[in-house]
Amino acid sequence: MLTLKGHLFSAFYIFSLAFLSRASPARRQTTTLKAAAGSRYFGAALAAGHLSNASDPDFALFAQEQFSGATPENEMKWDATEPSEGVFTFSQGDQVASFAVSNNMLLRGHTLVWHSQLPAWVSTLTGDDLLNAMNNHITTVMTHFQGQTFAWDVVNEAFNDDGTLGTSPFLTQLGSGYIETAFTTARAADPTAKLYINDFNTEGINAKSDALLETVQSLKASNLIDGVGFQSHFIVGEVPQDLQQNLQRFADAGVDVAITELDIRMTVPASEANLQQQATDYAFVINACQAVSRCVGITTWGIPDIYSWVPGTFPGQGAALLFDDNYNEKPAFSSTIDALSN
Ligand code: 9MR
Repeated sequence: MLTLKGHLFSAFYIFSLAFLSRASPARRQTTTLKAAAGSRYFGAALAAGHLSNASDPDFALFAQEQFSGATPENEMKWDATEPSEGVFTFSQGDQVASFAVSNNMLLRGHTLVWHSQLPAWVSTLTGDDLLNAMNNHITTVMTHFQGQTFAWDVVNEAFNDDGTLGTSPFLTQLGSGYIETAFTTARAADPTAKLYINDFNTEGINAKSDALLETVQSLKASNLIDGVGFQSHFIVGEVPQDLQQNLQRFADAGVDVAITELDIRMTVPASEANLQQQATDYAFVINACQAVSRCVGITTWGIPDIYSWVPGTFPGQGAALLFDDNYNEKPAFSSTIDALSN
């Protein structure tokens, strides 16, 4: 039987818990993603605007506490770094870079040559003018961040789902050789950086990943590539079951592989069943990476659901990350910790 003292203690305990959970998000796990990940990094996309947002100190706090890797969500893209020809602006990229470096996070540079988030002036250039602009962009940006970025997504999203090369000013003006040219320039610009090609819908074995693999093998033969990024923007319940097998065939080509932009979206508001399925799916992705010795790390494309790109692009979809809108750990957080700890 409980004594009065016992009752008072329980009441105080319950009151404190209620107070604490209002004051800061519930923390159920005693370990962190980065600690559980061990020798691999566990990263997140970081936006400069969130890191410096004084009304949401949790963003920087969770980034520091939970993650050992960082990718600037937008700040090192072409439109952010060279908005007009030859005029470079690094302040936002610097902000993410210095946060990452001062918190001992491995920083992935993202991204140099991509048809999206490309300022309009680039698309007006033809022939050698575009070639020179591309090479100058790669060299200037990589030189600026040298020593901070351990890796770079040199070329992003170059392929269509059928394995052909996607439309871009680079393909139109420079031909399919633009990829090799970009990697050659990147290798010379920062010989210390790991050079990656990064894409989506290449996580399973299909026409697109077959084409990517061929390109990777050809770049590797000239020692121009070090890694392949698999973005991994998945739909709950639809993670490719041959993910591990696919990662392994790229690793067998002699390059590192990484999960670079992981999120697993669902219809919102999220049902309990979908949150449980998401937990299973996250664990599946973690296990696939861990089963491949050359899988060097995993990055989620954000921290709390509230800032995710998903609802803006897929209306009615969301809840794709490990923390909910209020930084509470979701079932997928626990399953990720468990999978990382195995
Ligand atoms: O998360 C990024 C979002 O804030 C931008 O508006 C968007 C613009 O294209 O890019 C998002 O990040 C993308 C990444 O750079 C490349 N792979 C797909 C990501 C989600 O769209």
